[in-house]
Amino acid sequence: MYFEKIQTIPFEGVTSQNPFSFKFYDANRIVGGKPMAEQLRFAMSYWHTLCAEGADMFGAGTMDKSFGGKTPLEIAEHKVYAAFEMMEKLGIRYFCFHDRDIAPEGATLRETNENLDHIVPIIQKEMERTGIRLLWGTANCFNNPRYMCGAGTSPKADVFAYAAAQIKKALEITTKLGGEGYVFWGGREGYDTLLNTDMALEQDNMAYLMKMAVEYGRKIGFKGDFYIEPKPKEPTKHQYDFDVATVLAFLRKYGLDKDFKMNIEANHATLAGHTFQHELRVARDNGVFGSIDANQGDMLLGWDTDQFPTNLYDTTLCMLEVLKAGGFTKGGLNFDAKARRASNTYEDIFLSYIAGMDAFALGLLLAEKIQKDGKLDSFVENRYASYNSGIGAKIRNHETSFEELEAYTLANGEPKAESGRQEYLEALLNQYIASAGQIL
Ligand code: XLS
Ligand code: NI
Ligand code: NI
Repeated sequence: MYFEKIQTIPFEGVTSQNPFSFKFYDANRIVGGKPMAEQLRFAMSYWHTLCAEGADMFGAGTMDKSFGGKTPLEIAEHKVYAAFEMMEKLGIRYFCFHDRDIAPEGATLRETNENLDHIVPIIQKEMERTGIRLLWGTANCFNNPRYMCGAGTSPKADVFAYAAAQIKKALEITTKLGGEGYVFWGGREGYDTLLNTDMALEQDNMAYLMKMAVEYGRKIGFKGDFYIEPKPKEPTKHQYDFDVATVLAFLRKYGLDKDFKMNIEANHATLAGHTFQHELRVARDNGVFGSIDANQGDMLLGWDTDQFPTNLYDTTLCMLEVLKAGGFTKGGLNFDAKARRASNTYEDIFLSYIAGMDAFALGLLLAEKIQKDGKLDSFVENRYASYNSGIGAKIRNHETSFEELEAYTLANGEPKAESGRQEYLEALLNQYIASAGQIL
């Protein structure tokens, strides 16, 4: 046991004074026809939870995450048991990892793969013991200095080859562990200056790497979804997978749009100058909504702070998009989030997950209420009602022409400007949030 002081976190409801309890997340409560646990499909991020020790550009870590291990491999073993104890206590049924989170990198690729082969069966046993599953795996192709100029978009062919070898292994272990997804996040896939960059070749190469990944994955029996996780900047100045729309254009150019869906991260959306809801909507409208990295940024800070999500407006509007997309299939809500550097105890990690899970549980309840109530939907429907008949229906069905539209306008004169009622709708959203008590 690594967290003796902490018991399994119970659901106690909104009046509970116990910080180590859920106020809103009631795993078995039916919402939108499914238990909350199935609607939300929470996942633990291995990297933030088991690995990140709070180091930043200005100072060392503030937490020790060796869990009593001495050698790197021993520490990796302890992390597995600590991870599963934590997930069990929090009632989290999925996790996500990078290859390098679960096992240390050795002196050679062969040695690194041996380290993975040592750890993966331990994870597999814990998965069997607990029933906890792998939401998605990925390869960390951004940390090692060899990837300083990119992995799939490196100017060096040897680096591209190394990345391919690493992704091959990551796909094998993800498949072995029954992963429901595999993520590409282009950590270093971008550039800092065009003065030294052949952007066209870099993108061609990246697409080829992804194509090979899909082909190899399917060949070895990987049945999960492939995702790309957009992010506009950091660590490079300009990342190729800027936002959902940019990634879509890339996928379509290379004929990969049937093979990939999006893994949308809230903090990356805001870095791109979008709302979280915008990115989810673009994905939904284009049939590529897949999974979510649940976190939030700080609007006053221009980087990826990966904070635990507590903003109710965001979680509500997010879950509204998820419900409208028909819910998750293979994706879920992965907390790509870490406790702040100064929240440096294990208790803080539990409290952070409780805060995030509760914020999404309440967001889900509110989203269901908003959807059932139908006021927002009918407002939008009415706003576009002129497309349901007459000339509007002809436009909607692509059955008109410039000649006809000119004749129509000459006959009908100036269109009537109608209010968008933004402030009324924002107040309505407040009203829903304020009436949350009625659904708890
Ligand atoms: C970093 C990304 C990363 C991905 C997985 O900004 O969010 O954590 O989710 O590589
Ligand atoms: Ni992420
Ligand atoms: Ni991020």
